[in-house]
Amino acid sequence: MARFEGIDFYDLDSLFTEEERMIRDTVRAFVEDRVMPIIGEAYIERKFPKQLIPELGELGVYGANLPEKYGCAGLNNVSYGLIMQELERGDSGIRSFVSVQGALVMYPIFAFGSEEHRTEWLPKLATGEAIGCFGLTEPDYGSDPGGMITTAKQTSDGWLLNGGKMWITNGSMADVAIIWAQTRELGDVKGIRGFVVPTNTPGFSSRDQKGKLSLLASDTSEIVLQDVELPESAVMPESTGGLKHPLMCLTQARYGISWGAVGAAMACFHEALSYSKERLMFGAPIGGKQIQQVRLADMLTSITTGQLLTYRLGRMKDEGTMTPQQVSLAKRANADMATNVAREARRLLGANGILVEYNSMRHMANLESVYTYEGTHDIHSLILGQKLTGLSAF
Ligand code: TGC
Ligand code: FAD
Repeated sequence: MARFEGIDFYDLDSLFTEEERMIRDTVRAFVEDRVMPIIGEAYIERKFPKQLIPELGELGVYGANLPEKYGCAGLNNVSYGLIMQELERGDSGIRSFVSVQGALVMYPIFAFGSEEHRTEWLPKLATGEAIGCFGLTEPDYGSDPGGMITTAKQTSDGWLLNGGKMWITNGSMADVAIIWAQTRELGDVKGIRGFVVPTNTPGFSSRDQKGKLSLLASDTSEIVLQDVELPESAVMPESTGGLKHPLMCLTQARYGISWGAVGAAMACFHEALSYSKERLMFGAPIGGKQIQQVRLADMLTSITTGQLLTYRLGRMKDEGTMTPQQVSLAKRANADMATNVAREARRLLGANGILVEYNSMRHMANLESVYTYEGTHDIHSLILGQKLTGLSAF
């Protein structure tokens, strides 16, 4: 298969700045040279390729839209989105690792943490010297995190955390966890606060989620919090907005996912298009058959629509006008779009499409997680329904 050169049917390149294109091309080359050769094996071995962690740090992708003052790249949100797109062209697990680190760990520390939290953690997280995870979901509170039962109680000299979190990306690799816990008993009206928890704190433990059939090259873990004693300084002082503050983190991550899903779809289309030109059946390339041309035309249309969505969303985020509901629309549409494109690409590849030597089925399986996490497709439908009608159907 030819080296990936991008899919750009509507000449979006002419709308990106030179710097944005340069950042995208750098990450694109990194994925081609460093991720593609190893990702199939990592997937089969069910291991996150840890050797990439410092290299991604050198590339400056962790928290890339956060300020240089804390060791981050200080890029705009379109550049950040393009980074997510290119990383997920490699694998959703690589994008997940980077987006959890940046949007769900570095962002809350930056937005709600103390200056000590920022200076202690952000530079290390930016290089990949430290790894972070984000614990919101619980076994019985997935789509409805507001019901969480993990509690934080105030003690004479700090906090005591008890409970558990489920489905936590990077959970077993992390040095630091952002844990959201209930504080209603303290008379805290909003009732949920965020804690910066070093994972070597006694009482903190994690275990790998076994039996996954999706996102295999990613660490997904359960976290147990049993009498975890923390100093007073562990609470993020600005995390006083209740559920609103973890949801603000989700908006950052969903934004990145909407770009990432386009990358996964582009990878599948690229593979399907080249295969269609090379695979001969009935004495001719299958790409010359009308059915496969319809399939390819549908894929290209979906990808182009997804690209236009993220481009506009990114510009609105940079202008400061983007709303969480606009992010919901893009996450919902693009995760769905990519899931469908990956499935069609896999089908075009015939039997070869189920092999790990090809990429489409790996993306197809991964995208089922992308469709589910950060708010399922259904939850984003209800968010949009609420925005349209003013009526909550949750
Ligand atoms: P609700 O009453 O609607 O909202 C509470 C407060 O939050 C505000 N708000 C938001 N603010 C910023 N961004 C958003 N996206 C927001 N959504 C809501 C809202 O205005 C309100 O503010 P205020 O001032 O009135 O307090 O809350 P609710 O309990 O009814 O829940 C709403 C719902 C269902 C939409 C929310 O719970 C939800 O989004 N559920 C889905 C859960 C989810 O997405 N979990 C993701 C976990 S992390 C993850 O999956 C990581 S995977 C990452 C990877 O590997 O890439
Ligand atoms: P449920 O909420 O039980 O939903 C089950 C079904 O019911 C879904 O189809 C859903 O759409 C539907 N449903 C739910 N509510 C309604 C309703 N009101 N009306 C109609 N239908 C409804 N979480 C973290 O905190 N941190 C992480 O790092 C993280 N990483 C993840 C990584 C992976 C690979 C996966 C798969 C998940 C991860 N999650 C993480 C959790 C993820 O956010 C949740 O799985 C997701 O929010 C859905 O919750 P649930 O799985 O409990 O499904």
